[in-house]
Amino acid sequence: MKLVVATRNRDKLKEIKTLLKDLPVKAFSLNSFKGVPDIIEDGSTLEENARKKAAQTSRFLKKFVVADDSGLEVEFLNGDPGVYSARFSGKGATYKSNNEKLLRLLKDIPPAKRKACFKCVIAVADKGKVIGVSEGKCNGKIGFKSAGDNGFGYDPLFIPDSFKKTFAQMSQAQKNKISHRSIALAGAKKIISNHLSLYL
Ligand code: ITT
Repeated sequence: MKLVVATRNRDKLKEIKTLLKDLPVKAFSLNSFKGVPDIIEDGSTLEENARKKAAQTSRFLKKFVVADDSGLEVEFLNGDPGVYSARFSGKGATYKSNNEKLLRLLKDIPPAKRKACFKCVIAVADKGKVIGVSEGKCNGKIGFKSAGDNGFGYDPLFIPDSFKKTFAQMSQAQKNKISHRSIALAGAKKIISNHLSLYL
């Protein structure tokens, strides 16, 4: 069974493919298809955006699809960047410019006030309709400087609870054991497996 991962983010795709390895599906990214229109992520929640990406991609490609919408919520910033995580520092935002902005906004803020939570919502769609949604969270705090070269996005700044290192200082396998994405995908895998059984 073919499964399309509706993302243009190669880093997310890599993690999702690894986490889906034990399912009897072959995962393809949007890069394997021509002409898939860009989806405007104008939802006010991660779930709205994940549902929209999954449903529209499935409708357009007529395929079985998963979509991930994720973001970092920082307590001191009242939940920002949240749904705006990818474009936090404005037009042309990069991982680096987003991280620099976050460090700037948290300059001189003490450790106790640097709490943050990574969230991931995975929506699963077939025949243009969402058939299930799963969410994962990972609590932690924002460090005082960028540390580590692994992972992507805000990983060099995010120190998960019970650890003294950032996601970017962990191996992919270690991050995958505790991450928001792995928790969301564990739920999504149940939705996918149940759905696949309909085709057997
Ligand atoms: P698609 O919409 O094409 O999937 P995107 O990068 O725009 O790609 P999102 O809208 O979900 O995806 O934005 C999520 C952003 O949050 C992402 O660009 C990263 O900056 C950040 N992010 C999400 N998961 C992360 C993780 O596991 N580690 C670090 N940063 C993460």
